[in-house]
Amino acid sequence: MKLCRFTAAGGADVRVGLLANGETLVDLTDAGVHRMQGLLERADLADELTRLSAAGLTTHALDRVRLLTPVESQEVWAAGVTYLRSREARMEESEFSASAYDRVYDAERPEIFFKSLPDKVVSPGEAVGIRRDARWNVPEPELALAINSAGAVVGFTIGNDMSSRDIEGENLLYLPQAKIYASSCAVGPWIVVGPTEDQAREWTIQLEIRRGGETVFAGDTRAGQIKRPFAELVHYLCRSQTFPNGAVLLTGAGIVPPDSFTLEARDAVRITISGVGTLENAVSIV
Ligand code: DO4
Ligand code: MG
Repeated sequence: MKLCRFTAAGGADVRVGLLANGETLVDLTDAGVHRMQGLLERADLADELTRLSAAGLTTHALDRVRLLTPVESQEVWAAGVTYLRSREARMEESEFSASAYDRVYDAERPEIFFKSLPDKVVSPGEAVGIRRDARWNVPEPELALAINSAGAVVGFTIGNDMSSRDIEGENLLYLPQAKIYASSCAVGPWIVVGPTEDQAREWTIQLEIRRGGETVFAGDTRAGQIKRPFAELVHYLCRSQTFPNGAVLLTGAGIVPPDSFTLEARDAVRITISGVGTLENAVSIV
C-alpha cells in the first residue's frame, strides 16, 4: 500500500492519497484525512489503509495529479558510509579524511547527519540543486525509512542525498556545506507501508542519469548491501533526541558514479527502488 501527498488537477489544496493499484489514487479527503502524520502514528496503520482503500472514496487517475513529497513535517536525516562502495569512494575523494571514513564503516556508532527541514524537501518532478561554488556534484540514491514519533519504521520511500564531492573531500568540516544547501534533498514519490526489513533488503536500487536524451550514467545495487540493521540506524538517530512529527532517515548510498563524472544543469536523475517506485528530478544550479 502506497501513501502519498498530492494536488488534484486544477486544485491547490494538498491532499493525502492511497495508491491501491498501479494507476488509481484513492483520495482520503472525504474520510477526514487531511494530513499523513496521524495515519503514520497508528499502530493499526496497514489495516486502516486496507479499510480506507475499500471505503468507496473518490479516486483520481495517477497521471492526472501532481505528486508532492511525502515528507509533511518530518525532519530528514541521513546515514553515511553504510555500503562498502561509499567507504571506498569517500576514501578516494580525500586523502585528508580517508581514515575517518575507514573507521566509521566499522565503528559501533554510525555516521548520521542532518539533511533537510521538511519545507525544503524537493518533490518528484521538481529540480534538485547543484551548488554554483562546487565543481564535482553527484546524486546519492538512497532507500529512506519513514519513522513515527515512537521511533518505529512505518514505511519506505526513496531519497536523493545530493552531494558536492569536492567540498566534502576538501575537509570533513565542510560536510554540512557539501550536503545541505538549496534543493539538496528530494524524497518521494510515496511511502510504501507493509514490507518488512527482510523484504526491503531484497530490493534493487537503480540510478540513471540522462543528459540531452542520452544515458550518461547507470548503476545499481541492492538494499541488502547496507551494512547495519535498520533498527541500529534508527536507534542512533533517536538517541538523546525525540521526533514528535516523526522523521525520515536516508540509509546511505551504494551507487557512486566514476570520479570523472559530475552532474550538469538540465540532467535528469532517475532513482528506482524495486519495492517502491521511481523518483525523478531534473538538475538546476543554485
Ligand atoms: O560523510 C559522507 C557522507 C556519506 C553519505 O552520504 C553516504 O554514504 O551516503
Ligand atoms: Mg548519502
